[in-house]
Amino acid sequence: CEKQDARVPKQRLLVVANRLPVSAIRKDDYSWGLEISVGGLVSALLGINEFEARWIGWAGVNVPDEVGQRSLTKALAEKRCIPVFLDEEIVHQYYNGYCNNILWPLFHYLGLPQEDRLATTRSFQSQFAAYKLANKMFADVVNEHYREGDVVWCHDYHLMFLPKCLKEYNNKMKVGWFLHTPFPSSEIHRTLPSRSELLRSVLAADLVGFHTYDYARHFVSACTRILGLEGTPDGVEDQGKLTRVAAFPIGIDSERFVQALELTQVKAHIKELKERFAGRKVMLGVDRLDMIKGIPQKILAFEKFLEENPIWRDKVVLVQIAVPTRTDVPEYQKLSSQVHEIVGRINGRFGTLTAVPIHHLDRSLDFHALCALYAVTDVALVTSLRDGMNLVSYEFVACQDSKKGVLILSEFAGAAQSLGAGAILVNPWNITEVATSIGYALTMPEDEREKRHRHNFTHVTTHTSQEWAETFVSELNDTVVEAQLRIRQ
Ligand code: ADQ
Repeated sequence: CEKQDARVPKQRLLVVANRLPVSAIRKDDYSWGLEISVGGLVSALLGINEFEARWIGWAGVNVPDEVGQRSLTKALAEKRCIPVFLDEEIVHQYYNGYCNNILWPLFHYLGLPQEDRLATTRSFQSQFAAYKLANKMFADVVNEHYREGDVVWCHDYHLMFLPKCLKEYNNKMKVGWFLHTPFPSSEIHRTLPSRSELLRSVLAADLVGFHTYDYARHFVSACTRILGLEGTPDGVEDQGKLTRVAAFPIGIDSERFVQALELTQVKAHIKELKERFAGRKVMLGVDRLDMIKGIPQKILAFEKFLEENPIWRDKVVLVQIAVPTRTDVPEYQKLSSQVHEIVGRINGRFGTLTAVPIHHLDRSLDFHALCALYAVTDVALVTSLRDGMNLVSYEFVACQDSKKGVLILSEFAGAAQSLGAGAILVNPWNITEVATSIGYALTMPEDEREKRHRHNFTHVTTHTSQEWAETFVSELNDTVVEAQLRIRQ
């Protein structure tokens, strides 16, 4: 049987995302150093064996010279990665501008930028033009590497224009598009000046996927209300062409986390942390430092809890790990100062000579340190104001099988729909409710913790990232076959 499998070539999967799963750094001798950047999408797709996957994306570095481009292309080929070269101006207008300053906040219900109206309109137009141009450059690279029978999977809000560009090149290409953020209510989406053009471009795909049923429903509503198209139980129909729209909730590679806890170095780390926090309950937040993650709201709720529960002041510690991202954007700089200011105030107010209530780290942790921290945590606090899914909540659950800690989870994270029955759900804007939930979580009886954890652990270990990727791609294959059959009938 194995021999037979070896002879059947695997289907090729072209994964197209803004960033490649590796970052390139040019060394002094002009050779390239490649560093794997492990994130949700990367670990999800690295685990799939059913397809022969190749990545297409930006390597995160400006390479203006042709010699450099050739040598980077060669170095990346060994990692099955294909670069799209974007110059600095395009990156500024497309990535920093349209993607991160317009689509990201809008899709998380933070609205469009509020600067002077005219200036916004002007910059909006040039940023949208750069967005389309960048998407076209991605399409050129995909088209160059595409072979008949390949599946093309486009990812996220950076590439909403890509399905249309690809189908214009080759209408037979199997194209799927998946959004990692929420898709907002149609009333939010309709404020976007380029609302219709983006929807139509996405609809060129054969299959459109979201983390939750709600996001899928919002997308279909936007197509019916803004474009006047017909929504069906399967998706959106336009002049006889059906674009299938469905929910595909992402998961994590839970085995990787469970196995890491057995490693000697992780065990040693766990022991160290237990000694360090002996006599205190550990609460944990792990986030990118982004306004959508609700970090100030989380810390203010913790302050309120300490204020109202003096007996807990020397018995609990909040460890908040916040990796800085998009550090050149003024709003993110403002958020960083705001968080530092609140943490400083609370530590000054409730700290002692020997201990502070909040340990705030402005950096990323390596995988093993992160697993150890998840494992020693009593209560995890995920207070996103909006979040497509939130993988941190899944990772925490995967590392808690011996401790059975409690997850406090924002009802505005996609994960609330899968882990809601096991977690304590909160409205992160309601500081009083979050503070009360902290007290409840810290004193929860063991049998209730066990019951809640069991629900979440079963979900996290059975709905994995590999299963997510394989389901999406096989659904895409089926969708295309069904569409061909419909045409023949
Ligand atoms: P993100 O907003 O980046 O992703 P999230 O789902 O929480 O958010 O996952 C981020 C990953 O980065 C996790 O694997 C986590 O371990 C890691 N990480 C975060 N902070 C870290 C730190 N301080 N140190 C080390 N590692 C850290 C987007 C969407 C999400 C969606 C994912 C996947 O915004 O809603 O769940 O894509 O679709």
